[in-house]
Amino acid sequence: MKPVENEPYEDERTALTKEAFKRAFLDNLFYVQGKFPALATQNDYYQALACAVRDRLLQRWISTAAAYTKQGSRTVAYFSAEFLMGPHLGNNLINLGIYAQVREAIAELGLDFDTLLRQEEEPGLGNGGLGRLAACFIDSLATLEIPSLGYGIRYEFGIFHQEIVDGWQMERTDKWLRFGNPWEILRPEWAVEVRLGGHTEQYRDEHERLRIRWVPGKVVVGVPYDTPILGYRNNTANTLRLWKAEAPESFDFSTFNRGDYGGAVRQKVWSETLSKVLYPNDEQIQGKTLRLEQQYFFVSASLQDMMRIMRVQKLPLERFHEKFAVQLNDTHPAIAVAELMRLLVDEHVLPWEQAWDITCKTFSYTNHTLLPEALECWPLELFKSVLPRHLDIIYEINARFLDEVRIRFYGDESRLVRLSLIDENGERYVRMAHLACVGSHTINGVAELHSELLKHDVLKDFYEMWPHKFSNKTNGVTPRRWMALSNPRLTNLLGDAIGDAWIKNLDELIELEPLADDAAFRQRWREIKHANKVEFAAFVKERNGIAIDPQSLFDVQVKRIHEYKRQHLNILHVIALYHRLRSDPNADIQPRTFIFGGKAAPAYHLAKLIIKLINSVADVVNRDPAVNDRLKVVFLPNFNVTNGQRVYPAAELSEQISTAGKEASGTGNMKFSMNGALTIGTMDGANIEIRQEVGAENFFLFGLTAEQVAQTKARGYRPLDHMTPELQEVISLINSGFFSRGDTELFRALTDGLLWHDPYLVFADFESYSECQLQVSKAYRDVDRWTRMSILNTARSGKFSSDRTIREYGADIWRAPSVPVRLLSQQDVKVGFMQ
Ligand code: NBG
Repeated sequence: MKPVENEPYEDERTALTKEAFKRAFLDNLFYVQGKFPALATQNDYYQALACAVRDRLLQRWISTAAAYTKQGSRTVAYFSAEFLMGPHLGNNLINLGIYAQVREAIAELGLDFDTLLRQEEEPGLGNGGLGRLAACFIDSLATLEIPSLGYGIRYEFGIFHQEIVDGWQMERTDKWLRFGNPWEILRPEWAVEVRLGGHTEQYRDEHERLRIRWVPGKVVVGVPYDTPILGYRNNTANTLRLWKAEAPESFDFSTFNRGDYGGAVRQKVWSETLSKVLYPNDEQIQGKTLRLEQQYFFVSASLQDMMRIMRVQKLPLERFHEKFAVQLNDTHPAIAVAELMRLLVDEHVLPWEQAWDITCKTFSYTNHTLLPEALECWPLELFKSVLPRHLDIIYEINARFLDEVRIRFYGDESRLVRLSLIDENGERYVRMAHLACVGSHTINGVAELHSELLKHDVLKDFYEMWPHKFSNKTNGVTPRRWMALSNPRLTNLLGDAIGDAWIKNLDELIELEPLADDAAFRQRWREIKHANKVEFAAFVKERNGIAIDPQSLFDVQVKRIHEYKRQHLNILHVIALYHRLRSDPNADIQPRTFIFGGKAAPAYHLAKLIIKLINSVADVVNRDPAVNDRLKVVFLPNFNVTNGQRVYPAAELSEQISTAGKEASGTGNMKFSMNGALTIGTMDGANIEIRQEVGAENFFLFGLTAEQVAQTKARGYRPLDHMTPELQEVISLINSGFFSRGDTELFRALTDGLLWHDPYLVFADFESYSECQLQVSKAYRDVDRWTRMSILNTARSGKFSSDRTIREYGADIWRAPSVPVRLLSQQDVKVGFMQ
């Protein structure tokens, strides 16, 4: 039997029926795990289940590869140092459309499906929003059937595991590969060499041409590990290709024979450090050699891999930019601009001008930050020691670029200094954002305000040079993981009410709008939120040992801990409420549970102190009978994708309280809103657009605007001018040692910092925030009003699907048409093979 176009063809091995699945599961338990029920662990069962799913992925992967090869399709290469994927199993089942029947099949085999799901160690190969955005993007690329490759690093240790000990953050190594990873396939045949260090020399080749040879100090091998990325209910499976670093020779026999065993393995050990661990800094650079080596390693391996693909498809390198559109996810992969030039000019002997034309037509750059400390700059000497040839290339790019600037802006010397790829003020640095801007044909920010601030502030000079390069692409998140998978109750209700087309076309949620006025629907909406809260409360009880009341308002702030995100503003307000209750036991306060979660960079002392303060306040407040269960504070350890999936569905209030002008976009804010939480937030990042979509009346706005923040600072901000009696009480309570067993010094760094500097204007916004929180409480007491607002938040969140974002990138930047895939059967493949 031949498959019909676009109709799933049921192979014996990969059929989607329940019975076929059970058979596959048992087969894999025996023949892959080598176990039978009496000996099998839960992990064996998980692996067997994962392999059964993987067979179905591979069928789609092969079909996809066949379609792309046949069509020679234009391909998006998404270069990112981080992919914060989260667990694959559940997501793949959702995208295959077999979640429910697999759950049943597993239950019929007498096993607990949720226990098996929990076995998966999440691949935490990212710090926060930037890495998670990359993960949402590749989900949407596959769903939209756009040929694409995600390129990154297969860190052996991802983001650290956070534990809270005595209120402090402790970091533990993330050993995610400990029990094996069934989702990846090793491709040793496509390994490539990457050079580092050494020096360059000139020579004449056999045609008497003057050329440059790079004599490296060391060489590592990049080995690709491929993970199939499924589209939602289509036949597309794109590839996430992550590079592991290995030694060219893992064991040096000549050294060994001299009796030096340690020396013989040293090269291997050194090589493998390159992909050993993810740098745990979010929004902050650390000028470490290893970090630059990591960046160059994955970028070089990826560009070489793309050139291999061109060879296989018999495409000339002159058409590199026609075959590939490369998106640079922040400046981490910006060295790609110089590396592509090196490959084209040095190795493939293209003329500089032609190579430059190809390069500029290949790359586009997304900026993700407005914080100066996050703009990557490399000390020149360090850069030279790692990438001597690239430094020369960058000088040449710079010289030609500055010539252009000289002509455009006649006599404007200071502009040259500002635009140069090399920062010459004091110690010299290579400015990676400048390299990315010069070598890309488009530059974008990740929310409207952010893109405007880039144009008029951070990248102003580049905007004046090339206004046409700039655009905005507001972030989005995938509704598959962040709604369908993590909020099954809501998904069912939506299914009953409006069908499930929204999963692929989130704008359809607008159909819910009229139901906000339907009392019966509101009742069901509340029941679902309540059930999610009960489930979450049980989780908190298990993890933290704290009993929280599902009737209370669940007020949540989960994200990396950073001063600009202002978790301290939130906890100061909690202390203020506590103080009100203690001062007046009859104070009429809406019962609330404040939930915090997030990791601090291990060397970011103030962020760690904020975690300690939250936990210290929690200890006191949660034990104090005087607040009579009206306040609870929870710090949820180890916030990651898995825990995010638990918390968003249960949240009622989403805290998005960054200093205006600092949060480029935010994406957690979108996950909350689409799951029916209301936002309390500043006019910052995508909050502005969320408010615009859901309506100002369904959003709690407070605080200074970005413009007011700038003016306040320009006038010479003095935090003490904003001191109120209540804020005074709050600070005194902390400094009195009340939350620190009498230690009056513990939190000084934090309180003194606020009193005398307060760089993120916590004091300036405190009153407005407290006032706004009163409005929140008032709204919450009007149950119908709150439910209506909640429904409208979900109904109007269509814009925040990453499918919309990817469509915009596709139309304005990549111009890569979709290529639908027909599912091949084993039979099809075998027939081709025999011919
Ligand atoms: C982060 C921003 C967020 C934004 C994500 C994704 C970095 C450097 N930037 O606001 O802080 O949502 O990127 O764009 O991690």
